Amino acid sequence: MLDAQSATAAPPVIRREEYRAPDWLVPEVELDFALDPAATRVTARLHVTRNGTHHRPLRLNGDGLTALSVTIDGADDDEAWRMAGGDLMIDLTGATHVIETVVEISPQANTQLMGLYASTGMLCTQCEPEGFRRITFFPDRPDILSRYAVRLEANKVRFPVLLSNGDLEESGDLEGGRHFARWVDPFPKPTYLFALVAADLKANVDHFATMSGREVKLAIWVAEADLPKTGHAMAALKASMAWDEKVYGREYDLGEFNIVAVADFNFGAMENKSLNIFNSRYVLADPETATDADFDAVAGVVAHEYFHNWSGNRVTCRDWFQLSLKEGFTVFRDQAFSADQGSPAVKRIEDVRGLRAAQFPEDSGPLAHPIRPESYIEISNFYTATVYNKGAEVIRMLHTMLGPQRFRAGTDLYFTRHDGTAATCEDFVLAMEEASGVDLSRFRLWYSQAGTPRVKATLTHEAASGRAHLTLEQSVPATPGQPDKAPMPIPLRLDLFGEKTQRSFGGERLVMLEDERLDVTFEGVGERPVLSINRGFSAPVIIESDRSAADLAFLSAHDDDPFARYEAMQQLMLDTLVGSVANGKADHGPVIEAVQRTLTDPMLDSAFIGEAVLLPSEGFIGDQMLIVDPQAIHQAREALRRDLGTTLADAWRDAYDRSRANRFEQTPQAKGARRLRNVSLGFMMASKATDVPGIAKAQFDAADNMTDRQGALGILSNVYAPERDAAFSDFYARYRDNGLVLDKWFTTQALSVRPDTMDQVIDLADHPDFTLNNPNRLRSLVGALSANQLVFHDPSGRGYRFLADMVLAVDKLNPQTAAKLVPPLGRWRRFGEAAQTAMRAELERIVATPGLSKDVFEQVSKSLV
Ligand code: 0A1
Ligand code: ZN
Repeated sequence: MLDAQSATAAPPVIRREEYRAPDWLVPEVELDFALDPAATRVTARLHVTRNGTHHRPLRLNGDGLTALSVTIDGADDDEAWRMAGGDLMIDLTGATHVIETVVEISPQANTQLMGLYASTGMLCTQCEPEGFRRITFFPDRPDILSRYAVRLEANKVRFPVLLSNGDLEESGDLEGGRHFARWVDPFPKPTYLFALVAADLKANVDHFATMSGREVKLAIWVAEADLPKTGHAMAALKASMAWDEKVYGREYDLGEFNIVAVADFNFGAMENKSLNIFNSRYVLADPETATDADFDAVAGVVAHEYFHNWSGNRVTCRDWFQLSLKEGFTVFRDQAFSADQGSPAVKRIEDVRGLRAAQFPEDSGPLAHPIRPESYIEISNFYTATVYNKGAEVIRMLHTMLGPQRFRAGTDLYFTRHDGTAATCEDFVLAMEEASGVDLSRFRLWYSQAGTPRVKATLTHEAASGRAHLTLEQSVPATPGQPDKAPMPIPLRLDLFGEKTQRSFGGERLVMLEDERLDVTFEGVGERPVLSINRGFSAPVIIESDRSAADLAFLSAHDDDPFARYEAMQQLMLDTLVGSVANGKADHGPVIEAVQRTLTDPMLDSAFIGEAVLLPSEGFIGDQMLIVDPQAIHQAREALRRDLGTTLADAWRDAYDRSRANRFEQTPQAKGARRLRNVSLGFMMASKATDVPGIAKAQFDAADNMTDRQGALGILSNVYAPERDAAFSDFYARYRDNGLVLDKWFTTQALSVRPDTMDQVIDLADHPDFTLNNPNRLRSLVGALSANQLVFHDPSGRGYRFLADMVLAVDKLNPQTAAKLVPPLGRWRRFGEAAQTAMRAELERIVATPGLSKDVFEQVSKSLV
């Protein structure tokens, strides 16, 4: 429980139902920045208009700002304004006024990385969600759309590049070694899409001709030495632009599009209008320093931010409760783009794996919330896997139910109807409904109800009549604030396969489970059928079925939906591992057989095999259990890995040798081969054959790319061998000057399952290259530790203490990033008694700390309830 003191100090709760249209609008704004890292002067001229008939004052949000001057229609009137908390309140009499304020801010003192801040010598902004109020006084809410004219002025030698949104109207030199640039953005936008950059960077410049023939200048701005690493991001940008034209009919709308890479960034990237600012890890990629997964992440994030130009910028969000309107839809769009660029099956497997790793735990824990939350204390805490990834699954279900044509008619209507405005999730669903003629009344439950539905599927067969009966029963678990749930409409793609013929009966169908229960009868089923359900993961639900190991093995070999094949194998592995934890032993036979069949199936490509033969993660195994025993899970999983490694030793070595490349290529085939090679090496190591550390070290040494090198390092990280230590010191020596690669050095050590990992992590936190100020570096160690279920839940409780210490230390610098570290501690209810006590004690220690940010307060207090 919270003590009385922190309870009374609890920050206010913002509720969706309390939304009110703004009292004042700001159609035009002029900003003038005299830039300097220590003291930047910001002059803002707001043209405000009264919205409706009322006598309420104008409230300009401010966070940590002091007004140096306030003038109203050109006049100083100190009687007319007052401060309320950090906000500036102005009493106004007319329908329109011009308000000018001057403030001074210090970018270099801004450790929160929200607002205007300094990163490796450059100045840049991050305004979503509420950072603009740290730059100047303004009604900082997404439903106020303004035209911006921005003048930037700075020292020309230190900051030769001056960028903001829109078109460059004017630039030139000034006295005293300074220069200026004036940018005008013709598109009205909310504050959160404002951006500026002042930096000494160089650009990779390219061009794109849009479908209507407009020429767009594309520029990716990075430190000069990093220019050779921008080619992949540029190719992805051009491909995204073409894809959005082809698939959604959406064209880019300005003369230029800039991407700027920064080293210190709280999230992945930001879609500011025509001036995307990126965490450098999602821009820079070359084979020497980036893995194949990094390359894919760069392309995915570039696409994501570009797609926001329509889903987010042209049509934005009315309020932050609507965040999934832009994020769920844009994630769905970037997932489809990436699927089109590479292997759709592998992409779907990766996305579902990510959903299960991040969103399912969230949805079953104390921080569960619907994709459109009802309330928040700090909106930054709602940039979650639920809003993003479950939000994308909700859009995907609409796509599945409506089919591609009607879905596209819906998005066309949505974009046309709401262009230039701030919309709601309801607007989106209404557009889908109107364009398709499909009644989505009950589908809206996906926006309001949290929790992962469970669907129990029971199939029976009457040989005599040739009928099969399928019963589907759903339940939606209680989540905080939502004890009772209504049944959700669940689209399930399913199929039945004849056990002997291996053929489908009538092909795949889409079944809508609308109510608590549905009975479906299949005719003409002449032999015992095997059920393939939730194919392609058509709904974000948990399927419970009593399919036997033999049936799952059958599907893993014969299902014609690659995702379903993968899924059957995962289920088989999960059943085996869960059984093994419960009973202390298990029959590994069916898994070994199924893995062998997949591994040696000449019809399958390496990328798919590499995914399909992977065992479920320890975290995901734990998620299947009421009370998680990390040690027992680790042992069971290691035993199965070892058995697979030994029994199929020749097959792994064969796959390993087969996948050896002569020279580096970025083709899907080459990527698949590298994947399978690392997976095979992992199983070889699991067999404990004594030559494997040497093989891994040889791969490490000979690698001409980061996928091979980091793959070998990760596999070596788990063993005691001289090769391991040599590889880690070599890796450090080689990459100590490359921050992004050094992050991998930290992460790989923190992910090791060696018994000394906790000691190593504690030592690494004292390493001279470790810092709390850079979110990437912080997460590379602390985020990796909490993802390491075995080590984080070390019975000594040291993992919990370490994490809580980090939360408290980081909270003083960067509350947003600190709050994101909290959720692993919030899962205490799922662990044994000793762990529960230790985890709660750390949460209580955090919440009792004076001066906590509201970000961390919200996460911790909710985790304790
Ligand atoms: N809209 C961005 C996510 C984002 C949110 C907050 C940020 O700063 C704290 C930065 C980025 C996206 O979806 O990519
Ligand atoms: Zn986004």
